[in-house]
Amino acid sequence: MWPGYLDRAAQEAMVGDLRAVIAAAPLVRPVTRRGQALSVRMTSAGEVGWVSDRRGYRYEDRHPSGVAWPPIPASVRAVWDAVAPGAAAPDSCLVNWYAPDARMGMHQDRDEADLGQPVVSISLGDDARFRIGNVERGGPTQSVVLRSGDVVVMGGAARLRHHGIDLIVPGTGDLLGAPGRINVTLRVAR
Ligand SMILES: O=C(O)CCC(=O)C(=O)O
Ligand SMILES: [Mn+2]
Repeated sequence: MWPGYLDRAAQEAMVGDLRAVIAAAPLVRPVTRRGQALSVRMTSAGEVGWVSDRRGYRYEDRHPSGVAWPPIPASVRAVWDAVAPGAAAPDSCLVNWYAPDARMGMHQDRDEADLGQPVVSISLGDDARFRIGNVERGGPTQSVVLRSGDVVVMGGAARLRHHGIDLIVPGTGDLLGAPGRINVTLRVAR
């Protein structure tokens, strides 16, 4: 956990880079195999991007529109290099957009080929309540507030812990010019 890793100027620059990613590969609202829409809107940068639709969830070479995913912004990649030295190069950068009423249920990140590689997560915009559980389902959980500029590394024994976002606290950050939160996760997917 790297609280306040990015200063305000670095956060603003990264948001600009992410807006360019979203312009090239628009946010989509994924649905589950059963057709249930997630509340988070998503897109990706990098060689592969995470998608979920009626065919299930997986990493894909292209955005659902058919365009290639844009490259991972250098500002985002620099965070990986600093907090995950020695890890392989990330090939996927998932961009999650949370409107104030969005949340993400408890889950594990286990769609990546090598679970020995970490996941690096960056928070921008409004505060979020992040819940961390255990590798096994159930049991006690801890809750932490993630603020704009915070970086979390999920690696080693923590790589497979369940986690989720309980809620966004609108109005706690003015970075995005509107209520809401962006979360970026870097991964080695393949
Ligand atoms: O928004 C967050 O902080 C967590 C996102 C997450 O767990 C994911 O994209 O897999
Ligand atoms: Mn996750």
